[in-house]
Amino acid sequence: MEVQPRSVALIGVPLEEGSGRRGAGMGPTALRIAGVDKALSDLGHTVVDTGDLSIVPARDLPNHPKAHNLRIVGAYTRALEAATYDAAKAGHFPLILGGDHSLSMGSVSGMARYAAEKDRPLFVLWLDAHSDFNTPETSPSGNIHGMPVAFFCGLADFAEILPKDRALVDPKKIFQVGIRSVDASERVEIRKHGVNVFDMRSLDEQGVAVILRQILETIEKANGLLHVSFDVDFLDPDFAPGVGTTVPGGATFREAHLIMEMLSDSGLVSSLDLVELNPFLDDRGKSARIMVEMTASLFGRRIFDRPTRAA
Ligand code: HAR
Ligand code: MN
Ligand code: MN
Ligand code: MN
Repeated sequence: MEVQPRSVALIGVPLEEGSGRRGAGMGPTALRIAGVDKALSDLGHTVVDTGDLSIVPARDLPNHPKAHNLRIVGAYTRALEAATYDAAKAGHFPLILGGDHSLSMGSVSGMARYAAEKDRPLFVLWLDAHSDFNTPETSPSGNIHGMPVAFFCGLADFAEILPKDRALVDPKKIFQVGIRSVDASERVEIRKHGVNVFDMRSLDEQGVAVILRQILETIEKANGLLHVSFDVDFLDPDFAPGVGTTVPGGATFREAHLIMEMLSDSGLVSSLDLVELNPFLDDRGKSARIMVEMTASLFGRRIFDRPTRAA
């Protein structure tokens, strides 16, 4: 199958204040050094690097006791919501170089606005060890990178980071894959709101291909847009150690790679986050290079072509 050439907008988000430790702010630089730009242009895509967002803390937001650094995370959320929406609206594929996972509050909200305008449903594929479905009330840590999913579903109340009448994501249109670390009250909320979770056990029992096919069929039938949010800790820390919150028993290189290839074949992906890369904890750039390799596969790099599913 021919690779469909796309115009890709790289948006750097050097945000680390949503996590409990420093280093993820160097993520965008490491992904650039690992060659994300060249990997995509070698495949025939046009790449526009819009640089790193820079913000000043939002002083209209409170210093929230249960949501650390809300003024910084909130300012990035606003800036990235606009940058993602603008890039999609201008016909680009927004590729967000993170930065910790709190940035998805902005990227997904921006895509939700874009999808609503197009009158198409937005689906989210969340590749992560964690569900990130906490709210300030349920979070055991107060770290906002554990809360973005609840935020873009409209369930986490953080004062007015974004307008209350903004486009939200339907929890039932979220597919979480690779999950293996969920807090007790987070689990209750996930079930209550109908988030689709494929935990590590279901990956082991069914295999990624069966799960992905099922997800992609649902999205295709609904004529949906798909945002993919790829947290480094989805991968097993044995081969991707450059992340602050490692959880053993992650996806293998081959499982993750197959997911990327199936996503590419589907042609359904409209935006992507690469998050939680912490170069300070990495092993000589290894995890950054793996994330770039995964991205290249999602954008069409192949060993050999496969017949299309329709054929
Ligand atoms: N669930 C824990 C918390 O809320 C840990 C969340 C860690 N999140 C990430 N992103 N690393 O997936 O604090
Ligand atoms: Mn920078
Ligand atoms: Mn995450
Ligand atoms: Mn995670």
